[in-house]
Amino acid sequence: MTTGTLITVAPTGAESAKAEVPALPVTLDELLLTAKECEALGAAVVHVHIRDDEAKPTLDQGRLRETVTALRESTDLIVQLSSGGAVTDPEADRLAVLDAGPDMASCTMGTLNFGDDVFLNRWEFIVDLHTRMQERGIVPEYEIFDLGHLTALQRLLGKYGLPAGGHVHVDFVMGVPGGMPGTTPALVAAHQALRDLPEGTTFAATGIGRSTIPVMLASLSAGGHLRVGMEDTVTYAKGRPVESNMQLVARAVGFAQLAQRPPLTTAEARGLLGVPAAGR
Ligand code: KMH
Ligand code: ZN
Repeated sequence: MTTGTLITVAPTGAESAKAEVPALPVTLDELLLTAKECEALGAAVVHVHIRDDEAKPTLDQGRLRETVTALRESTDLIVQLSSGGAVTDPEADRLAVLDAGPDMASCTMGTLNFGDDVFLNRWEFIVDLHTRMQERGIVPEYEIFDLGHLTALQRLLGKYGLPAGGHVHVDFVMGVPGGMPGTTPALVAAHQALRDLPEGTTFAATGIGRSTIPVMLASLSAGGHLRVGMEDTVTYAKGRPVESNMQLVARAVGFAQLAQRPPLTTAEARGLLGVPAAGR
């Protein structure tokens, strides 16, 4: 059954430099303002990477906790911390992200070339992330950068059981140099491969860079959900830098409404994903 559209905003990421992308939210105040405004527009989930005082990516535990608390105090958004971090982050720090107590965390389902770098996700590390999230009641979003990652997810769930909340939700991250392309045929192939996952598995999709619009349209037409934000896209149209995350969320909301699949509220999103109600 097709539902409304879950909109996730990924406002910061770990790859863009503040000096090159001045509109990137990197301080806690910038993140909170962005989160509040994106929630008002229709986002229900915020996928969070944080930065240090030099605007460099960090997984500092104190900052992560402060960020989770502050987002909970000022929004009803589902707080999803990135366990992917930056390609240079050690596994121990990436696992420790869970100690900050988010509602959700990302869990990338395999290793891939990531531009000129390697985004390392060993099987045992994935198992650790999945089982620790089960123990702590943190709902995973499985990040799928390539088709084989869905086969790995099938294996993971078969061996270690369903995630916390009992619902499986994946995010197709398309168009990373080294992963699947951000095209309609690739999205259709990934969508078809979901038949091997538990019934009711939901998916969102995001296209990096210029693949953002084709992926958004393909996902909506296939019954999928949307992730947008400056983590993935810093150019709004040819020659036009993105002005803010709100601009990207507003465009996604417009497309979702045109598809007659309006944005899910945060409460509806919690119901869909199996995330407990907000404590505020
Ligand atoms: N920054 C990438 C290396 C995630 O957030 O879980 C990893 C990433 C995926 O963005
Ligand atoms: Zn991320």
